[in-house]
Amino acid sequence: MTESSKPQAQYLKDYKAPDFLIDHTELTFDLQPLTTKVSSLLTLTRVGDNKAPLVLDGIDLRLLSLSIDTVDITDYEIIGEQLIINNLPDSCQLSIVTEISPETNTSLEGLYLSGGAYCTQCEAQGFRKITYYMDRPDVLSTFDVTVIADTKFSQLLSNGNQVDSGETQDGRHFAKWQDPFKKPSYLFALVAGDFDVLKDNYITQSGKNVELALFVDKGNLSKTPHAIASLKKAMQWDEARFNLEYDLDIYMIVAVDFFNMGAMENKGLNIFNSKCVLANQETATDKDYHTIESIVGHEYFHNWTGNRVTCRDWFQLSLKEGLTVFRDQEFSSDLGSRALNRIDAVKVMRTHQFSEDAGPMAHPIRPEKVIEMNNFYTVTVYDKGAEVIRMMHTLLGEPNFQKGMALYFERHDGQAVTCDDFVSAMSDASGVNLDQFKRWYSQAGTSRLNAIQNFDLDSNTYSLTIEQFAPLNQQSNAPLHIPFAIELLDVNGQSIELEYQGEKVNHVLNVTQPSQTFHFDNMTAKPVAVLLEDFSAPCILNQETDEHELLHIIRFARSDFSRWDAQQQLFIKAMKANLNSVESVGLSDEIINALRGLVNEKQGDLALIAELLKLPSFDTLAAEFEVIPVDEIVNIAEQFERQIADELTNEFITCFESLIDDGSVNASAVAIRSLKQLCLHYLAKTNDPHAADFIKHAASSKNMTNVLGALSAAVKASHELCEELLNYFDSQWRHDVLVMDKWFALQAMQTGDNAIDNIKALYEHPCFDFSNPNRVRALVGSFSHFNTSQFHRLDGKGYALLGDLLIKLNAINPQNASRMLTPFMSWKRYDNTRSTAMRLQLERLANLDGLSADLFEKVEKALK
Ligand code: B3K
Ligand code: ZN
Repeated sequence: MTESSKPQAQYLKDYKAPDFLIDHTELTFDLQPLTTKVSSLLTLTRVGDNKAPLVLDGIDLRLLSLSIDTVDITDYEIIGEQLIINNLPDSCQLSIVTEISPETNTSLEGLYLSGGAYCTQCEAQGFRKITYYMDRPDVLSTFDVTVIADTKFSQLLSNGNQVDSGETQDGRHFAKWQDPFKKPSYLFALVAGDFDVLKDNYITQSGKNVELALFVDKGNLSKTPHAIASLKKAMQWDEARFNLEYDLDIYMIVAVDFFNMGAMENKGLNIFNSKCVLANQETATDKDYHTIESIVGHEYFHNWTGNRVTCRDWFQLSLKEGLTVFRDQEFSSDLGSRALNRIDAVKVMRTHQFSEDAGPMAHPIRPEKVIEMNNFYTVTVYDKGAEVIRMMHTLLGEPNFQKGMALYFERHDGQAVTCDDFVSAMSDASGVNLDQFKRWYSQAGTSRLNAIQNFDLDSNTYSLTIEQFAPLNQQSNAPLHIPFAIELLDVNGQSIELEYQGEKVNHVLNVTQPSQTFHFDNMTAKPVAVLLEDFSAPCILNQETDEHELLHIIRFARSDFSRWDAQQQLFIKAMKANLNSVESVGLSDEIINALRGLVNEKQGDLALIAELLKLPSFDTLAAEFEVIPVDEIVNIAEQFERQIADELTNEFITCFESLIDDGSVNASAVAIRSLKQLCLHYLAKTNDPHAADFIKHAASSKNMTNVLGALSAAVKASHELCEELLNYFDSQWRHDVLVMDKWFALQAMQTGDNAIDNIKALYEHPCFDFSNPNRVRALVGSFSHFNTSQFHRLDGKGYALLGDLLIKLNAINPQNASRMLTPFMSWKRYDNTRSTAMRLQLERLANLDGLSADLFEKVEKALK
């Protein structure tokens, strides 16, 4: 690639307000698979420099005409992906007619035809694949949209309210939609298809009736009740917790099979990946139910945090995504188990986000330089972004946080704003100074914290020193404002009231300096400290807590999250100790006995117990090392699992048999299934004959959680039943591709020597399709993320499999290719043999003709 043909970067510092406003947009789509005509009429007003040309974005468009009041415009040029029109009057109605080809658009961005339906995806910059436009989030316009299509596409949908429909003279039909709310182009949506519809309604807190409609492929109505129930819960929750009510008369969700991500919050017309909508007990697991509820909630919550108040530019993406993830996490926590939701969120942070932060794609939650915006829908922007909002919530408290939200909407409803605007609203409403806190928006990387504890028996004082170290891979490294939550436990496990010199001390310490010491007096003995309680800041904490103290925390901490965290620390310590010693000693009797106690007693939340009994994932352990000792981690984890399985076989059998699941999806049945599944996971690794019976029984259940639990246990233990069960599953479910994705994912986990050939053979399976992101992720994504021993084979065949796939996907769907590349991004963290083999694949990509901007940006960074 020559220097000038390389994709160019955009910088936050170069932001310039637009020179024109688009007050109104009228679009007419004449839908045809290869020649869709898009007629656009833009009402423009100049706001900037009166000599500035109008610059419109457009990709892969055939320009048919360009005119004002039927007079053709001649003073224009098309340079690369921009249409530049000179000498426009200060206000005018510009008419643009273009032609596009939805059927050949496999990028799943813009307007595309797949699975028998037309649909759009415009965020971040897909609208420019539909028509020439100021495709930037700070240009807000009202939209009138007319959709014309063959009558076999029986439903013609767009944003807002339907205002007209009918037949055309040539035997086709049309529908006209008006969206009264101004919106940027990324929230535009159009769908045309022949769907089954589930209709419902919701009465808002102010008494307004909202029509709800869920569109799914024919025959799928039995899989819709959960999504619609989730939507109603989300609407109700947003009113109760945030005082936010829905604003249009209708809320539509369409489920499609070909979609690059989970879902999209287009105003009034959400488009969802069908896997994030469709569920019934036979086809979906409890985890799927939970994911659906959370994503339906997430997209709904965007109506205020994202749509009513949107982003000034794409560097501000976390303004809407961090905040909306925080809101969906709170939704799930208020409706279900707060501890389990926190555990899930922290797992994402400690594995994916910390690893992104430590690698070549590290960026602040508000990035400063972007080549391909789609590459920045990251765990950093989303999940670390949500942690930053959560820290503000911790510092302000719920009442002040809600005052801040109210002020944010009062100031910015209908506007496109910045992260600074959000923080100002929070700070102004609460009186809490957030100046230093704002560094979280501009500093990348993960800070490390050292906790040094000291107990002085003479003065009965306990002191805690927190040192913060900025990440080494980053340039900006000023100290952060860290809310550091603690709990101090006495010898009986009671929580100690925190005080110093007669004053009560808040359990959230404000750490703002490189090193800071906090004192607590009236301590009669050294307390056991629960530090960074609830993961109150997204940092890596080093602490000298011994096994005895960790066991104390597991028993007594008030935060269930912190109990789980201590259990993880115990496992990690034991694994590291075993890795460092010549002779393997396994898990101590104390740890095994504590685990036995958990299985036997089954006290409290059973789903939490299941989590407490799980070993940390490979990624969690890998994060502990500078150079990842792949084989050692895999071996020690396997050895520990077998030790737990062998020593607690009887307990697992009794536990499994004693738990009766009533087949419902309520929280207690879900918890029972998760603990039973955990028992099965361990039992499959023993030689006990009960294991085969339990597995066979669960595999024939009518409940997908049980079925998948059984198959997953069998596959992970390479159990002799594996092949038979997988074949049976295939024969049962071939008609349902979403269920077959679970099967592809299981196949991807097989660890035999023929694992790679097996995957290649599955490319030929009738359900597999390279152009469907769900299929590709289920098979190859599961392989590269979770089949550690095969993906990281020393002969490099695992890496070559992914490299080959990426070359293929680069041409089909660059966005998906770029996502699938992620495992290669941390190549430098592996031993010589592995890192050399991974680099080879990156170099293959770097030399590829026609490398997409998506892959270019990540490959270039990785190889730097
Ligand atoms: N806003 C969309 C994501 C768009 C991704 C574009 N590559 C879904 C969401 O976060 O709700
Ligand atoms: Zn979102």
